[in-house]
Amino acid sequence: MITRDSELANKRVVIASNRLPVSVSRKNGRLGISPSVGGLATGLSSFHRGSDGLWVGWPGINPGDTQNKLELEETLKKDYNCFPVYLTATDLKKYYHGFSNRTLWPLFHYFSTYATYDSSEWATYKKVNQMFCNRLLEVIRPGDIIWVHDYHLLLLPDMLRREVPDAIIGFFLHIPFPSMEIFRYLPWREDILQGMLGADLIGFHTYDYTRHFLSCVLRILGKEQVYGQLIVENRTVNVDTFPMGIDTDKFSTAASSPAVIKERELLDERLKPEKIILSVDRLDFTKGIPERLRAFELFLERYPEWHRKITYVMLCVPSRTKVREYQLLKSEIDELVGKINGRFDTPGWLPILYMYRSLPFEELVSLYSAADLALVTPLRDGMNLVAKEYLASQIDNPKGALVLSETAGAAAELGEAIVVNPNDINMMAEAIARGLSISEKDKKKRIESMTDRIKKYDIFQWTEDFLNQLCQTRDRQEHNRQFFLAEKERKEMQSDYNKAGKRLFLLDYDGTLMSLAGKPELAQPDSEIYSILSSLAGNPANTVVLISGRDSGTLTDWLGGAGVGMVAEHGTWIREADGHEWQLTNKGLSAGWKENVYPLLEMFSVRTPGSFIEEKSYALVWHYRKAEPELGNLRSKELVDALYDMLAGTDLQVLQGSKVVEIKPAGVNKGRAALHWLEKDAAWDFILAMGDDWTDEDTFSVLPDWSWTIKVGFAPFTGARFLLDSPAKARKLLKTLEEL
Ligand code: GDG
Repeated sequence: MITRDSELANKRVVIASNRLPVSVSRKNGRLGISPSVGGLATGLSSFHRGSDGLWVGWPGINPGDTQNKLELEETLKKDYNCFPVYLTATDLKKYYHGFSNRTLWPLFHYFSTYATYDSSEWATYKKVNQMFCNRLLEVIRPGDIIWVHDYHLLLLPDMLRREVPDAIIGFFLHIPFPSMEIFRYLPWREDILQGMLGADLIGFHTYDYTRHFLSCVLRILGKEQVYGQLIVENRTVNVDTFPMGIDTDKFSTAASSPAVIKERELLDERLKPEKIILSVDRLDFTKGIPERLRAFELFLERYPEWHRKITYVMLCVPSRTKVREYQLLKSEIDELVGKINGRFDTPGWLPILYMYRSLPFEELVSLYSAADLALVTPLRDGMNLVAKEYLASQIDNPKGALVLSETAGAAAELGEAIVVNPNDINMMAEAIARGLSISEKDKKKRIESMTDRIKKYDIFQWTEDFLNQLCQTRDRQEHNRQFFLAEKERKEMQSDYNKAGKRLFLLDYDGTLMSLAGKPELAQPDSEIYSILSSLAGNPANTVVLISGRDSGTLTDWLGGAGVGMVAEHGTWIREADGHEWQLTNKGLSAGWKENVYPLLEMFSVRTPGSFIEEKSYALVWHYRKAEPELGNLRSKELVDALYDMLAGTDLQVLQGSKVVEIKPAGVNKGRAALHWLEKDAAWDFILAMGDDWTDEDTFSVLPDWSWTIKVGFAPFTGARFLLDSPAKARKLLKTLEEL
C-alpha cells in the first residue's frame, strides 16, 4: 500500500519535460549552463532542487564531439541531477517547432486558424516521444514516480505504460485543454487521448480544462467517467484540477534582499515617474501583446493627466524566434511601440520602455516589486505564473494593483484582481485608469487576500497535492485489483463447481454475456453463447437461468431452445427451463398507466436525436445509447426528474440502467424473480450470478454470502464480490467451468 506521507515520501520523482531546468549554450567554443526561462522550468526547479529526483529533457544543444558530450553529461548529472535527450536539427524542426508549436500550441490556445496538420511532423513527434521513453527506461528504478509534463510529451505516458505496466505515472498539462469543438479538429485526436491515458493521474490547471478533457474522452473514446475516474484496461485513471503555484518565499525573500533593493534604487533613479506599469511575457501570440499596446494607447489618449507621470515597462522574452508567425508578431509589436512612443513622448519622458530580452532574476524581482500596476492580459493562458510572482514580490506596504485577463487560468483563483476581457480594448484602457487610481486601502485588501491564497497553495503544496493524489490513485487501483477475479479465485470456483451436486446460474444477458449494442435488436446471441448456455444447462446438476430486462418474446425467439430458465422484463415474467409458458410474477399488474407516460417519453425522444422508446408488456423503456453522450446524460436526468413528479404516489418505479430509463411496476425486480429459484430448492451448493448494471444488484442482494457474484465492467459501488472487465471474460469463465 502506497501513501505519500509514509512510503512515498521516500520515492524518487523523475520529471520528464521537453526542456531541462537548465539550458546549455556554446560561447566562444565553451559550453555554459544557465537556468531555463519559462513557467514550467521556473516553477518546478524549486521542487527539483530540494529533492533527490531526476529530470530528463532536452538541454538546448547538441554537444557534438564525444569529449564535450561526456563532460556535459557528467556536469548535468552531478550538479543538476539532469539527464539529456539530444534532438537533431530535424527533430527540432518537426517535433518542437512543428507539431508541438505549430499544431498543439495554437490549437490548444484556441488559435485554430494558426494550426497546421502535417503527418511527417506527427511522425517525428511520435519518434521523439519514444526517444524520451527510451531515455527514461535507462534511468528509472522500480518504484520511482515518473512525472511527465506538458504538451510536447502527450504520447509518453502510454509508451511508458506499455514498457513498464506497473510504473507510477503522473501527467500534468501546463497549457489549456480546449473544448471538444476545438480538439476534434486534430486528425490524431484518439492517439493523443490514448497517450495521456497511460498515466495514473492526469492534472490540469483549472476545472474547465479538466471538464473539456473528460468530455473529449467521452465523446471520442466513448469512456464514461465517475467522479473524475476512468477505467482504462483494468486500471483506474484519475483526472483532476491542480492550479499550479509558485515558490512564494523565493520571491518575497528576494524582494527584500540587498541586491534587489539596489536594483530598485537604480530603477527609480532611471525612471523617476510617479508610477510604473509593468508587463512580463514570452513574446507569443497567446499573450495578447498588441491588444494590450492598443489599450495603453487608448488610455493615453483618454487620460492626458497621466502623461509624464507613468512609464510602461514592457518586458518581452524572446521565444520561438525561428517560427515565422513569431517573427511577424515581433515586427508588429516593434511598430506599435514606435508609433505610441512617437505619438506621445515629450522631452524627458518615454511612455513605453520596451525590453526585448531576458533579465536576471534579481532585476525581474526588482521590477515586480517596483511596479504600481501589472498588466497580465493574455488572450489565453494555461495559468500565468507572472501574475502570482508579481503578487508574491509585493512585500513592504503592498502597493500594486493587478489587471488580469479572464482567459488566463490564474483568473479562476485571483478574483480580487481587476478582471478584463483581453479583446476589449476599451475595457482594458479603463482598467488601466482604474488600477492607477484605486485607493490604497482597497489595493491593500485585494493584494493581501490574493497573496494569502497563493502562499497557502505554493509550488511545494502543489507538488505535494499532485503526488499525494497520484499515490491515492495507485492505492485505489490496488484496492480494485483485489476485486478483479484472479486465477487464484477462479481455481477456487472451479473446485467448488466440481464438488457441488446442485448448481444454480443466474445470468444477465446484455452487457454481461453479450456486448452492448447501439440498438437492442443488434445484440442477438451468436453461436458461442448458444452453445455455452445449452452445454451448461445440459449438465443435469446445473440449473441455468437468464435474468434479463428484455421482453419475453425476444428471449423465447433467441434462446427458447437452449434449455435455460428465463426471466423477462427485469422480473415481471418467468419461464421454467422445462416449461413453455411464461408466468407473471405478480398477478395484480396493470399496464393502463402506459398511455399516460408514453407522450412524455415521446417528447424526450424528439428532443434527443438517436434515442427511442421500447414498449414491453408491463414496462416502457427510453433508450439513449445512440444519442450524443452528453446530451443523452443530461436528458436522462431531466426525464427522471419529470417522471418522479409524474409518478409520485403511484406503484410505479423508475429504473436507470445502462443508457436506459425504464418505468415499470414497483416491487418487481430481478432479485424477487431470482428468489423463485432460490426458494425452490434449499440444496444449492454452488451459485454463480453475473450482471453488468445496477438492476443486477437486486439479484446479488438476495443471494447467500458464499455465492460467487460477479459484476461485469467497472463499478465504483457494487454488492458483487468480484469484477470481470468484459463480456468476453465472462464467457471464457463459463466455458472453463464446463471445460468446453
Ligand atoms: C506555461 C503556460 C503556465 C519571464 N521573463 C523572465 C523570466 N520569466 C519567467 C517568469 C515566469 C515564466 O517565465 C513565465 O511563466 P508563465 O506562466 O507566465 O508562462 P509560460 O512560460 O508560457 O508557461 C502558462 C506555465 O506554463 C506553468 O504551468 O502558467 O500558462 O503557458 O516564471 O518569471 N524569468 C527571468 N527573466 C525574465 O526576463 N529570470
